[in-house]
Amino acid sequence: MRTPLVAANWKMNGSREFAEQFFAGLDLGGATAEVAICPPFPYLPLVGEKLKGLGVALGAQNLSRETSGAFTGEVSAEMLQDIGARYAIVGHSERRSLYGESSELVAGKFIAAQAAGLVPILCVGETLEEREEERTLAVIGSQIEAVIDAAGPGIWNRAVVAYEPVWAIGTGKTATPEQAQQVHEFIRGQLGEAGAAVQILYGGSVKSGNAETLFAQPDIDGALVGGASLDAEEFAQICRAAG
Ligand code: G2H
Repeated sequence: MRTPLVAANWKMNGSREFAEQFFAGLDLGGATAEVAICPPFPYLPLVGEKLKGLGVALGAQNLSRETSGAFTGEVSAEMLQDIGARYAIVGHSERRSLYGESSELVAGKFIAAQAAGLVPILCVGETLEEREEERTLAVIGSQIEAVIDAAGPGIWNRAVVAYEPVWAIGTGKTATPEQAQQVHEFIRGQLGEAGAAVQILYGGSVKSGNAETLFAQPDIDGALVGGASLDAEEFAQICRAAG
């Protein structure tokens, strides 16, 4: 019922040369999942050109909640839409923890993305401390609630959610498929009536070696892939594992 989605989050990696080599080596043959690539801002147009004809969508890693004006260094949702982006990641844990983004700001970015016709990929997840204190579901529930409070309940038919346990990001540790499934099921329940149709991705050290067992879980609809998305072959294998 839900088409799987695999989104690459290149984070602050890459160059024009890297992009050239990546697409020269990318063969998505055999993959039926939806695929998206989120490069750093400067490479969006270049990557957008490369994606033409591949059936792969373009996404941004961040955006401003403002529409335009005196906001030095910011990039608006409309600008992203204007250059052909379909997705925008909002609330990635690196934005929340390293740049102090609050759930309120994340909600503002979510609203701005949807208002411009982009599909926000809302990231939620708990820290190791929160998991050990058995607060995982409470933390994730409040991250989702902040968006519903600001944007209203009828927002999930144009959104993707990514569960990324902070302790599994870039650490090589992955949540077990069962741990991830438990949280994905909980998230789906939080999304109300539209929840059954929402793609809920898993993120955190996903690679070709663990993708299949994660994707076998009923509520895991694909992945947000960081480190492993920088290797075209590895990324393609993850896409094939998704469907
Ligand atoms: C989580 C993920 C991509 P990685 O941040 O969003 O990165 O796959 O490197 O853990």
